[in-house]
Amino acid sequence: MKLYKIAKGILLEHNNSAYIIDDEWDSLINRDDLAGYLQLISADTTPISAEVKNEHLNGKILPPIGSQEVWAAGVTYLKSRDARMEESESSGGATLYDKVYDAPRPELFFKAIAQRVAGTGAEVYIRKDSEWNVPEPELTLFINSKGNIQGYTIGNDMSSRSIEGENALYLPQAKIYEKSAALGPCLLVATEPIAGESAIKMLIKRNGEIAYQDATTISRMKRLLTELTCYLYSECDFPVGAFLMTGTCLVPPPTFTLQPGDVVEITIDGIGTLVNTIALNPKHK
Ligand code: DO4
Ligand code: MG
Repeated sequence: MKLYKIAKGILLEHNNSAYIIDDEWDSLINRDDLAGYLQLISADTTPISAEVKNEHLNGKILPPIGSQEVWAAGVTYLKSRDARMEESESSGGATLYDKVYDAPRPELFFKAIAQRVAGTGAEVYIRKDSEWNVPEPELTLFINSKGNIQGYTIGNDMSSRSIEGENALYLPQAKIYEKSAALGPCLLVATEPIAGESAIKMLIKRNGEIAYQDATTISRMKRLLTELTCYLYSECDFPVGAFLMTGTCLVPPPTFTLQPGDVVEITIDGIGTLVNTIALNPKHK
């Protein structure tokens, strides 16, 4: 079951039919047993036609977030650990990443308030004071206020490698700025946990040509999704739930940096594709 936040409300896709749901996003997705509730709703609601569904989805799809905070986990895949050890070698920070990869406590950091999050089809920004920038494709959890994983979406944790590499204490500046996060295209609501063999792919296009592409599977993650959730919820309350990006599994080579106009496509099996164009924030150029 897929929930889309659209300009005219909420669209549910279930068993090849689509329904418009008259509800408020935050209270809907935070419900207990969201999957069971959506099944009941679909049995009780008249589906919309394929044309109407396409009209809604070809218009603007909003990020699947209301007023939740977005958090992120780091160094959950070997690829991320190795890339960060390399970029922070001259600052002497490499050992931090090595240690956190093996420690019982994961790295968790605050990533975004909802206003800084882009949806599919929208722009994400790179910082003008950063010369080395990458997208980070991440399976993203939606966890309700009771701490239950209710759904999955695709996240892009836009990052400045030059700022983080200069000094690990600059992490918030490398990670948090306008439109430094993207979520979408929908929230996949499932009764079963997402399969470990689900593929995650990233494609970056520059002037219509492929500048980078790679793929892996979620099973390469060092930690359990429930483990990340438990640490996040251990001392924080989230009255309408929270989104948690679970760490990057793909890192472009050190010679690669994003440029305005690049198009980043991140695909996760069963969820869809999140597409964003890279830009500089016009307010801060
Ligand atoms: O340690 C810094 C951030 C790590 C991160 O964002 C990731 O591994 O995805
Ligand atoms: Mg990340």
